[in-house]
Amino acid sequence: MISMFLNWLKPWRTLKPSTEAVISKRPYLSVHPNFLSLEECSHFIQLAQDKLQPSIFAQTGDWENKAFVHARTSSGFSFKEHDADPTLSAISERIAHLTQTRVAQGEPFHLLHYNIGQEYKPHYDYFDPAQENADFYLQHGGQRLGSFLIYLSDVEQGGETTFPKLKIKIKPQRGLAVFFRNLKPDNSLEPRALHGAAPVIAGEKWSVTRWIRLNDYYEPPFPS
Ligand SMILES: O=C(O)CCC(=O)C(=O)O
Repeated sequence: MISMFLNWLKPWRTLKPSTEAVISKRPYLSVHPNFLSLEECSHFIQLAQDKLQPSIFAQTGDWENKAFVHARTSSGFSFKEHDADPTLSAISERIAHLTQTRVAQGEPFHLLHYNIGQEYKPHYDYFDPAQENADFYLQHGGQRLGSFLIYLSDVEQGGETTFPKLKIKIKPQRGLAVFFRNLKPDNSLEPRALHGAAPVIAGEKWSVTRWIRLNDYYEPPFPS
């Protein structure tokens, strides 16, 4: 209770990283400027821009009733055949190297596009075992150990990735990667990994995420 009050009093820090750094140890959170080149960022956008769909929030999705909670108002695209693209598969290798995981632990890249006013409310990337459908997701590679987020564009104003429990905001910057663990060192759920994307105030935002599982990931047979 006291720590919640102290967190509430703590001022927010907005980070504009220019060098590689570990920003938090619990959860582990690191930043990597220029992880992607300008050409690689453009390549992602080119592949996805005609295929964007309004985002759904998988974790609260109810397959039976198609009742999805629209906690995110962005548009998105999930790359299904990224192994066939040499640029994307080289990037997957670099992510695996940096995060000391195997390429096979990574889910397909998920690209997000935000227009002015669009946001992604604070949420967890891990699957809460108490939540409906959790078993379905956990069967296909186990828990989401970490999230590897890369900004594909600068954003004129707003659009920061927020970590409310750490009181940290990261300003999007083309090519900058952010890696954070969703689990504690003992692989139990890490509530401090709560994060979201603040509304874009001016300009537009492009980002891409690769979630990394505890085990090798394989695509579940999603109901149509
Ligand atoms: O786009 C962002 O800044 C955050 C994206 C995010 O929260 C996610 O992909 O889980």
